[in-house]
Amino acid sequence: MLNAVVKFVTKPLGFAQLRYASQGLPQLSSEKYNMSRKSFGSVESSDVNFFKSILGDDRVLTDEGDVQPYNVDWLQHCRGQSKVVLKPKTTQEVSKILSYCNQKKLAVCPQGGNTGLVGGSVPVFDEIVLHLGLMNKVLSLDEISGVLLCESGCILENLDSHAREHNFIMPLDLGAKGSCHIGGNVSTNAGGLRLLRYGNLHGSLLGIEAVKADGTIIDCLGTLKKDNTGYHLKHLFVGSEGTLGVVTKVAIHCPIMPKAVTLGYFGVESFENVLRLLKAAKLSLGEILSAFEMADFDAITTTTKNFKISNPISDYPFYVLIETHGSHEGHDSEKLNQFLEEQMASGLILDGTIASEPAKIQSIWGLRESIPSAGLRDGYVFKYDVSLPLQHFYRLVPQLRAKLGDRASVVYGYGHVGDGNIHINLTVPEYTKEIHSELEPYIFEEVSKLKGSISAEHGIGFSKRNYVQYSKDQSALHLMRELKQLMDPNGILNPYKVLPEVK
Ligand code: FAD
Ligand code: 2HG
Ligand code: ZN
Repeated sequence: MLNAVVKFVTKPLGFAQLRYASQGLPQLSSEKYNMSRKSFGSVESSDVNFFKSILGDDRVLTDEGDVQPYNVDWLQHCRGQSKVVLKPKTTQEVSKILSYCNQKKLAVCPQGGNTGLVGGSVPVFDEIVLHLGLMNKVLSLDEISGVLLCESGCILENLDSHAREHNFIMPLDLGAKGSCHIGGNVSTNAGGLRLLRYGNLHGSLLGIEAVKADGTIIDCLGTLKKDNTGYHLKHLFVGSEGTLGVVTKVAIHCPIMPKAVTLGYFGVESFENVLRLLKAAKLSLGEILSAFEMADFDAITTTTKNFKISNPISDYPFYVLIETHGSHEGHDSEKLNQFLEEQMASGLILDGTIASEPAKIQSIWGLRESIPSAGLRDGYVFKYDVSLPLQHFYRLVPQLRAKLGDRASVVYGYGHVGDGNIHINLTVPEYTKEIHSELEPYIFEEVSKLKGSISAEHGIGFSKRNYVQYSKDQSALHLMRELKQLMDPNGILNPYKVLPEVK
């Protein structure tokens, strides 16, 4: 039976409310994780004066209240102790700041929209926050090739709106789109909801301008689809999370805006059937398939309960969201409807709803995109973002439920099953070191045994840096250290992040 939609959300819920919740500030990262400060310089008033001479008084924040939000991450797991936030408007300003900081051995934490989920975007000690939000100009959009050239502080959603005015879309989309920056996306190699269709940023990013730790501006801002002239240096900055340079401009290839978008939201009996449905969707929908997401019962129920919204269909063990992007509404919705009919007959789909009106589509996506914030209403959420071979995709969820028992308020799994990337969220009433040490390195060991990756799309940042060896061979880690040494010999760029601590 096809159910009618009861009540929908149109935007991910809980995004702004959660950011600076009134429950008080999180514990300092240095105390929570027992960290030692590296021997960097400390910011003095002469340094502040220098920064003001470049940026003016307004773009150098030193007031404690003004600086505080830049010290706390979105999840409220990490809190730094920075005393200065700098807000450059041009690449030249970034270059002057870094050149000065490098000479004085002042550590710097580049920050975009501060939506990162691995503590990479906030300082650990008193690193200077280099906030890129004022570098937010769109420089050009080629009407024929779809190449967008812009500064790194542009908000993803704004870029997407701009692209849409010219019949293009951004090649990536994520729940944090209203806050995250394209520079942050590139620096984390963000994946998101449509990677299945449009690929990852290594493919869409055509060019980059970045500033090295010593202030050198690296101009790799090409706009060509094909360019095999030597090393592909731009890729060094994709996913390096602000440890190798500060991204200041990007050239991105934007796909054509689909003329027809259709979305199906289905109830499914078992995870095995989710996988069967994935295979069937690939076969039946072929070139128009643009997203294939799953969420388990607890993920959806926690979201509907905590945000007081209704699930458009009844209760099922698993939910699947299938989207198509195509060029002919009649053809695409016919294909999806036929798929639904066939799969209801086969028993893989137990119930479902299909939408092609923008409001209804946004509402269903709103429910999906609100899942990451939902658990935060119930306590402290441990988040794991792992890639696993599809046959093992859901395996850790029941395993972790059994391990934590009633010490966890809820454990759920959801994510980008089409890309083999599951998000496991475990909510506990409050953070304890005991539970933390039961989860880590246990989860990473399990992922490694199953030949997965301990970070599929969120990065390594601060929280996962001591576990990167579960997914990287020593030879690769050694090369990472050599690259870091080459590009940032004083280690001023985002210290305590990505590379494991040297004991
Ligand atoms: P920040 O959080 O500010 O920074 C992230 C890292 O990049 C830090 O290490 C920082 O130092 C570095 N950095 C930022 N800007 C620059 C720059 N210009 N130059 C150099 N380094 C820089 N991620 C996904 O991959 N897929 C998802 O589907 C997804 N969904 C999300 C949903 C929600 C609700 C939330 C809160 C987060 C989600 N994320 C997702 C995580 C996050 O949004 C992404 O990692 C995003 O790319 C971070 O962008 P940002 O601008 O907020 O970067
Ligand atoms: C998503 O896919 C994000 O919604 C966030 O990557 C995942 O918060 C999470 O666990
Ligand atoms: Zn995700």
